[in-house]
Amino acid sequence: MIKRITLVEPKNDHLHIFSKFELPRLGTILLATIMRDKGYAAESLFMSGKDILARRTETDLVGISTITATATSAYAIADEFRSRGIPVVFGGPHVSFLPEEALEHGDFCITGEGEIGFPLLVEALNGNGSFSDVPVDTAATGFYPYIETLFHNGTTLGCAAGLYCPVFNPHELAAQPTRFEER
Ligand code: B12
Repeated sequence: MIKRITLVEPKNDHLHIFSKFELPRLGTILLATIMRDKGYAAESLFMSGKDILARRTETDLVGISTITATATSAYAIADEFRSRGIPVVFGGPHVSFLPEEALEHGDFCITGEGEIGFPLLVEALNGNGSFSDVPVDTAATGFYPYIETLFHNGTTLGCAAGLYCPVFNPHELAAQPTRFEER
């Protein structure tokens, strides 16, 4: 039974422009808050891989958020938690593009946005609901179906092939009023 959830964003251990500041992305903080509101004991850690592992965290599930720069560290953290028998879920930009890579180190990977998928996954792991209810991608969370509707209505926002890309957009002026109306 999952009650305690630890969400982790590994800090980049190398020296770089943000090394001096505590500046996590907002994903783990957001997901921990959502899970707390649902009654779970959820925490969000923004620490180096070494510190996370030294902390001997008591938890039932680890959710790891990673960008490419921190992927190596994220996978090392995942391997260690799994060796302790704790299941690992991945999310964030890097694994959204490379879920197969993440699944070599974790039990689950949610690509795209996690606000809907992560709570549903935890519920499914606790025996409430089914895994097939968990959206594997942002496509199921509302935003992309909305963009698809715009595309099928002929609003491509340029870029051809239906890509939603406001940059280099030849139809920007035509598209803007449609966007405002549909919202
Ligand atoms: C803001 C931001 C920053 C800020 C973060 C501080 C802050 N609080 O504002 C600062 C300026 C520090 C920053 C720095 C860097 N950033 Co930056 N940043 C962003 C940006 C614009 C938004 C991040 C964010 O908070 N989004 C809002 C939150 C809610 O979204 P999120 O964290 O992604 O989480 C959601 C999902 O990803 C998912 N999710 C996330 N984690 C998890 C975990 C689990 C378990 C699950 C299930 C789901 C899940 O669910 C969340 C809710 O939907 C993104 C671009 C983007 N639009 O995402 C780039 C982005 C993340 N950054 C990027 C990069 C490259 C960097 C730097 C390496 C740049 C540099 N060269 O130094 C540094 C790294 C700093 C570090 N920590 O090591 C890249 C990463 C690319 C990659 N290949 O991974 C991005 C994607 C931009 C880009 N397109 O290139 N960044």
